[in-house]
Amino acid sequence: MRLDVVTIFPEYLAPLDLSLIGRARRDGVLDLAVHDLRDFTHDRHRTVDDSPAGGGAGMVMRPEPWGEALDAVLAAGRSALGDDTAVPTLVVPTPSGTPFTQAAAHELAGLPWLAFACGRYEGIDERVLEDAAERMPVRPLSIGDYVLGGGEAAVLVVVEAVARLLPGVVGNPESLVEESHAAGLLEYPVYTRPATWRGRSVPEVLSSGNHALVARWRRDEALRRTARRRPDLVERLDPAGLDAADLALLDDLGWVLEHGRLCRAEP
Ligand code: JF5
Repeated sequence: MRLDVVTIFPEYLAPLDLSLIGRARRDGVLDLAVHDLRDFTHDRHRTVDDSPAGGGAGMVMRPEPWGEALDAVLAAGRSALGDDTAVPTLVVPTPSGTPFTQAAAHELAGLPWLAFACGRYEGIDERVLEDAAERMPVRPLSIGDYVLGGGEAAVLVVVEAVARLLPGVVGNPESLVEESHAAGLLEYPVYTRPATWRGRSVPEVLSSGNHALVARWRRDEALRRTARRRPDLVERLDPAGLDAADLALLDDLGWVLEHGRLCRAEP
């Protein structure tokens, strides 16, 4: 997979040299290029921002450097991929984007080429995204309902979530299978040695050697945790993916099926 990142802070992407992503790059699974937006300015101060049209607080990223930077990304990526008609999907991290979910990570992991546009200040002049959309798919993505200083930290999040789904990046594809089995639920609690630590014991069932019982306990704990911490996720569960034991536990927790959907029972 080819990745291009455009930013005014190229050093912010240094963590992509490390860990799982660094190894994927060395193994040739990932080809990452970081581009400094200021290299596409032409004034002595390398200006990337200007005041917002219509007035108001803050600054907006000027379209001209972005237009040139995205032209350069197209040329660099096509040359690296050896395909002079290839186009990237342009990912634009922004609080006003569609939610970046695990499903979105899987979609992006299926693409050969992603480009990332890191906004700063109040954002990028909208015409940049309109212009880009005439040449490539554009995906404004939000990693959560909060405001960052710029898109760089969000790019690190998206690249990490996508890279671990690529064949040969995570050592253990079994953990990806387990993830899809528990799709839509939070993780069950996990433990390791010692069997007792500060007076706290690992739940006995986990040393029973009964794999079915362990699987059931984990499923119950995942359901309990999800119902407590993320009731919104329980509402979105597909009841077809639940067995009788799941439904019995959810019933105990005060959830009922209504018109084929899980709802909290009236108290
Ligand atoms: C950004 C203008 C982009 O703050 C974010 C963000 C929050 N959730 N997902 C992304 O992106 C950076 C800030 C301001 C444009």
